[in-house]
Amino acid sequence: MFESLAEKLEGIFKKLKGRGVLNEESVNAALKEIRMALLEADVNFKVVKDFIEDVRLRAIGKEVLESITPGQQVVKIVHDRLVELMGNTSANIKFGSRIPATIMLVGLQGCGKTTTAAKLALILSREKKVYLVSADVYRPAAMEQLAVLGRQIKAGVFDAGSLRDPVKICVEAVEQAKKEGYEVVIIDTAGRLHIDDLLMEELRKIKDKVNPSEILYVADAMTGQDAVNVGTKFNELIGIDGVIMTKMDGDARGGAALSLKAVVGKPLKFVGIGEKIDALEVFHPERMASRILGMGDILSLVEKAQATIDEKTAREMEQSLRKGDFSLEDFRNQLQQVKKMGSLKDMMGMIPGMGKIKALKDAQPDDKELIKITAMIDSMTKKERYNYLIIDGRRRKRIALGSGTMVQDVNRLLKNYVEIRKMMKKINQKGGIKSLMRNFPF
Ligand SMILES: Nc1nc2c(ncn2[C@@H]2O[C@H](COP(=O)(O)OP(=O)(O)OP(=O)(O)O)[C@@H](O)[C@H]2O)c(=O)[nH]1
Ligand SMILES: [Mg+2]
Repeated sequence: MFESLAEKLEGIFKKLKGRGVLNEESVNAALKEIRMALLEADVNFKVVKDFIEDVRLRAIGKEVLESITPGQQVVKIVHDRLVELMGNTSANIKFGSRIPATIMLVGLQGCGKTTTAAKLALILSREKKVYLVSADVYRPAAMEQLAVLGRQIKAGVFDAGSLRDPVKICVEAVEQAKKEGYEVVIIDTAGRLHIDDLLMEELRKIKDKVNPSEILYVADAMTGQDAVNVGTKFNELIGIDGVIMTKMDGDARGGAALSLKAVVGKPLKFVGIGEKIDALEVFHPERMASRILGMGDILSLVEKAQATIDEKTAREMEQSLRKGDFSLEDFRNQLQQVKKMGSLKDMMGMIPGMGKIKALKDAQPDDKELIKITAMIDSMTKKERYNYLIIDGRRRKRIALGSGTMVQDVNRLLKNYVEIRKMMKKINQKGGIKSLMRNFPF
């Protein structure tokens, strides 16, 4: 699911982030590719159109294009828009005030209603006493299927006995549940190959009699945009409160999950990710968007960097670099910017894959080291900060004394500073502070 879309987006963003400067043209070219990728992932045509227009409006603004990290800003805009598209926050089940609360599952044949009823019961039974009811009087063994699943998870299951009317079964089941102190009743209904009047009539009757706290439409991800169209119909004809999308573990392209909220207007609440009874998850738009964009926590990192690296300092540094000198004063300022973003270790941990590389972990200067370096630079005179060449043995001794460090520390600092200065000169030749910021710390 979403693998192919994620792969394509990754390629598009890589190109975007690799460019030093962005202009309208390059953003438009990237948007064209994103549009294709979404359409190929089977996202609804109209949804794609609105999505792209919206991202364009937000991305072509002056603040974005002239920011230190325009490429990353665009990625962030796409991410935020994806989260919005899927409904922002995860939507919970409404239980209402009546006890027992009733949840009714509806959907076409084979979409996974019965399996999902049991999966949902398992999740809800952590906090509530759950009762399962099958209103499927048509398919042979349908009731037995639910009873077997119910026993497996130790949920109560209504025994319909000789009752053959789905509406009566539901009404009696709720009565029984009330008597036995159940808090939630999950009603599994019959499926049909297509939406037909008979099925809708039956579901409407159950709805009228039982007055469910929640009607959830169960959609099979494998059926793509059909799942969205059928959802629209169910919503028009009986009204739904949310969607559970099953078979997200399959090789469906995922477009249906992205289109649902925008087209049907109801949130995706859970996703089925396997045949096993525990393979149901609460749907989190934020996590799903990050998964689609394949970037772990990298976005919070971008946000953090943007909030703390103030542009003025960056520009001042750029100017001093242009002039060809990177003083110890600049060095200290830059370290302070890094410090503002939190510990280096934390930063590294947020970058997917980085935390695992041992060599990198060892190479990180820790926070103590940063404090020491700052103290040493603070102990220097202004003249020294702007011309490190005058810092001889006597001066080194004085700086160490003033900062509570050892002469060796001062030696090491100056050695590192000379190295960094060399590196900065090289970077300056290649495109200035912007390219440095893009490579550091992510
Ligand atoms: N891989 C996978 N299979 C699922 C998932 N949910 C359901 N299934 C499978 O889909 C098939 C149909 O599931 P059911 O729960 O019987 O579907 P239903 O909607 O109750 O079907 P009818 O009662 O005939 O309308 C079963 O083989 C389930 O194991 C899922 O999230 N992932
Ligand atoms: Mg069933």
